[in-house]
Amino acid sequence: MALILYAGKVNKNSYKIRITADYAGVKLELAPNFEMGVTNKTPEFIKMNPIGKIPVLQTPDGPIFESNAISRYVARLKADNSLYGSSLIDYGRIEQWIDFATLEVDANIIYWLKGRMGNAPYLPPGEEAAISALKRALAALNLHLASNTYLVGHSITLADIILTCNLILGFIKLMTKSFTSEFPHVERYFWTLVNQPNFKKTLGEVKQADSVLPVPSTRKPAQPKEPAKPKANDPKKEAKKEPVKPKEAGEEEEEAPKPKPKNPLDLLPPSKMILDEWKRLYSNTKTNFREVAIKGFWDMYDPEGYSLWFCDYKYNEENTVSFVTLNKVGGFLQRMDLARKYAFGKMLVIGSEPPFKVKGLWLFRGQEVPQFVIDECYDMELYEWKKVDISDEAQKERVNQMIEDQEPFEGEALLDAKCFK
Ligand SMILES: N[C@@H](CCC(=O)N[C@@H](CS)C(=O)NCC(=O)O)C(=O)O
Repeated sequence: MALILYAGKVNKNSYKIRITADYAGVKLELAPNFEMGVTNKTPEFIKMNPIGKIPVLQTPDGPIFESNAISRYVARLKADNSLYGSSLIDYGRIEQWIDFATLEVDANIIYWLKGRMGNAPYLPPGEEAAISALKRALAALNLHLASNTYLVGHSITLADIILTCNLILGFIKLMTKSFTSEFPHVERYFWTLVNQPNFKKTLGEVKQADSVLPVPSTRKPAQPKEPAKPKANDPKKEAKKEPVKPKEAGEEEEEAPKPKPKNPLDLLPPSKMILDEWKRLYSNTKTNFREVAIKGFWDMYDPEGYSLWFCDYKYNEENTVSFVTLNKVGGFLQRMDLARKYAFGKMLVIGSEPPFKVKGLWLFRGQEVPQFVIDECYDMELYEWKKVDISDEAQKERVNQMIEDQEPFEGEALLDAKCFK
């Protein structure tokens, strides 16, 4: 009897098993007509895996569930492969890295992803903790890979297969180049592995995320698909049916999140100010900043479609350690990701001695600080917000100074100036 794998084709947990089978020379068949959310809810399936999740492997001796366990089983079906190394210590280390890949890498990526997919509540402090734990794991991995091509020994083992598959969703949905460039040995390792023929056969082309998957409230709702009803007995229409687009590596087969209502800012009357044009001008102006970027800003600014806001951190006396203050501001800007389409911001960390002052300038679509930002970004309440009165030249000049990181700012040196664009 053949080994039958119950799993969608596009699923990181099933990738582990299929790649392992190819390395071990084990033949697997994917269960025909498997339908996520349907097949795995049937009583027959529940008999194989009581939690009703995929993947499950049907073997001549009965079913196995849990992707790591299935991968281990498949790796050991044939003795003549090096997936488990060549000594007891290799075996111990392979198991060590499998646990690391599962508990330190996968758990944090999945936490981060689920909030953003709408499969779990989006909780910014939880996300921040998961990202920080993930970075800690990647830093450790980076250190190990600085002097090792693979996790254990000099060839690919089961630990490499499981770790690489666990990294895939991170690379394609969350971890942009600017995130991963902090871990160059992890990058080298990941791209080497996913380009091995046995990986490529299952994964196809893997493409790194250009931006972090936005939080659910800012994502465009999925368009409900209306299946075209072909006229009965119309062979031409039948033949023309569009083929189903294959999913890309890692597009998980989880049940689809419910479509979210449109962001109210998208319903405002159109504005003559194109936010992206301003962001481009800001980024591309390298000299004569006042004459080019600042002048360009006021030429573009639409006081009906947009508003400007000063913000002032309420607890500056707590900013006694420079890197903690910088991380706090960095975390705020990361959490503002949800407002990228609707906002531009500058955050200044002011002072050469602690306590440092944090002050900012924000441009928001509409006349108010957007409610969805207040609701979803808990940092907002840590700041005092004051609308800029652009008829007041002194306030306008303060806007200019904040945009151009003028130093000294209000008589003090700048520790840092961060931009949200
Ligand atoms: N720890 C399990 C995780 C399995 C799992 O979460 N499977 C998901 C798809 S990736 C599933 O079947 N979800 C359906 C459900 O929760 O009902 C493994 O590694 O096999």
